[in-house]
Amino acid sequence: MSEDQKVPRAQPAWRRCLLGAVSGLVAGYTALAVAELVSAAVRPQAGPVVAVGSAAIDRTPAAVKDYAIRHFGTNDKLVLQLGILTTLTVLALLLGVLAAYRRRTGAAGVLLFGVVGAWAATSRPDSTSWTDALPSAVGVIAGAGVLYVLVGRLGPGKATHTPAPVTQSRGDTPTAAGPVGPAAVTREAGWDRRGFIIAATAAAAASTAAGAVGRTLNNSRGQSAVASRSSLLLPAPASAAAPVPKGARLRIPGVSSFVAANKDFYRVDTALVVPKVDATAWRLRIHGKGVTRPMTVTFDDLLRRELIERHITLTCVSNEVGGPYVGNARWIGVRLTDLLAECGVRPPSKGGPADQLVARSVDGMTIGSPVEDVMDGRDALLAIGMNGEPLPFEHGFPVRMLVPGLYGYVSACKWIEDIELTTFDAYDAYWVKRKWARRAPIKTQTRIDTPKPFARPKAGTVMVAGVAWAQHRGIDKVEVRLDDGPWQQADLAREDTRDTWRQWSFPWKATRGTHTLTVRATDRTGQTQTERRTRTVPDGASGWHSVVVTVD
Ligand SMILES: Nc1nc2c(c(=O)[nH]1)N[C@H]1C(S)=C(S)[C@@H](COP(=O)(O)O)O[C@H]1N2
Ligand SMILES: [Mo]
Repeated sequence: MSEDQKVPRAQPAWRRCLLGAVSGLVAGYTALAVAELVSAAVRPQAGPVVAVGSAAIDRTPAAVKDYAIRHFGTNDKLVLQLGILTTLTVLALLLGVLAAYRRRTGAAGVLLFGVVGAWAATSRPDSTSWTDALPSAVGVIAGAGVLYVLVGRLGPGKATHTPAPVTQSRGDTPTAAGPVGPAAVTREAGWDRRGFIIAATAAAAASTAAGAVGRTLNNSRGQSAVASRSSLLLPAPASAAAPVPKGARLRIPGVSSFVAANKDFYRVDTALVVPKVDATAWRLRIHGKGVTRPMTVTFDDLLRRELIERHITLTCVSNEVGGPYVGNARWIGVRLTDLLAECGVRPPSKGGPADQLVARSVDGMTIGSPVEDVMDGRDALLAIGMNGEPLPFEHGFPVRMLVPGLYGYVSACKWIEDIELTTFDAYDAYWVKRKWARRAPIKTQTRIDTPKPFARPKAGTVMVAGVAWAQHRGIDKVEVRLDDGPWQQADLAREDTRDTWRQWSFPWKATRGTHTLTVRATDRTGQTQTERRTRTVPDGASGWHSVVVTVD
């Protein structure tokens, strides 16, 4: 204690609360920073925020997940993590205030969060070791320690009439024996201001350093994966994609480009940390019911096989009518059917005992596809390339599955590492456990890309244009309706393949006023899209897309 603190400062409740809150914040910050550092030694996915976030994603009801995708889009993960951080901040403030009055209880409260984080981290499907508990555990121990030390600087919480130890200094009569010193008249004990500031600053500085080191180490993880991707030269495919026919791409401003660039391609997955898999260490195991010759293939094995290249339009089941979660790309990969046949797999129609193919990813995702569809001759792929490049990490590097005609959640496993043949009766995959349908062929859909909703075009000819898709069946007709008028045929761009979407346009003689444009498509089986609007859960949205515009 320093000499200048002989006279204790009175400490009103508001200040004690405030200092407690500050202590809580510093402690929470310490816990997260230390956890970040430890997660670099374990694995980034074991960090508390990521682990709790992932656990939350897994437990999110289908409707909420859909809401999040709809309103936050690809930012849904950012919003989730910000939400967790905000919650933690509030809780840290409250625990700090509690600790200012009940030091042990407050510090113990911090430890409780470690239990939640450790539990979340070790119960992730891709968690293979108890060490995943360490980031949370070590983090909260550091945080609890910091809180304990900081609130210790505040002096006793209920000190009315008890002299504070700070009054005991050389030259004074020891006052601890009774209320005789100057402290006797203070309502509360004094606090060790200098000690508090030093401890808080030290904790914050050390945490910032620890957090920064952890961040850097975590970001530099996956170097070998990055190297394996950048050194990869995709071989020329034995069967190249047929050139996109002239007339398949319309030159109309505002219409979706026929092929989406990789950076613009929609992304939907549950991964808070994008898996970085080293292609040279990658293995895919094929096993299960009716697999007479189980197989484990390496990435080099795939490169040596016959590669095929195809345009395939991928669609997410969470895409609402008119939504953005659909995209077309040129994929390179090996035919999954061939590999399966080499393993002795037969589709159910040829007497095979397995009707479901379950793909598993390195991050524990499971995706179940009908074996019959995968083996019926369509271009089901183990894809390694996207638009002439190795798959981007976000889109499944090194290998993902694709099955034309099926929604992504039942076909398009990214970061795949295991294929198990089983039955739909025996096993429900990730999304099916969450109320989505077991089988989900893509529904015929059309979207008006231009004009945009609430656009204000000038009277005269306005080009209405968009895309229509009915993968593996093909689009045969698109019709546009103005207000309650008759359906009129739109001009279809030429078809590339029945596995890709098709652009369309409709020159509209727009007259002044507010109008509703509605569109519907008919697939090659002759089915016209139903008007009945359904939600995306359980097997994809149905209904017609419409856009309201005001013509000036
Ligand atoms: N490992 C893994 N694969 C996954 C998913 C996922 O969450 N994890 N999401 C699926 C879903 S719902 C869709 S629509 C597609 C989206 O693929 P994209 O992100 O490349 O567009 O990936 C599928 N593959
Ligand atoms: Mo999806």
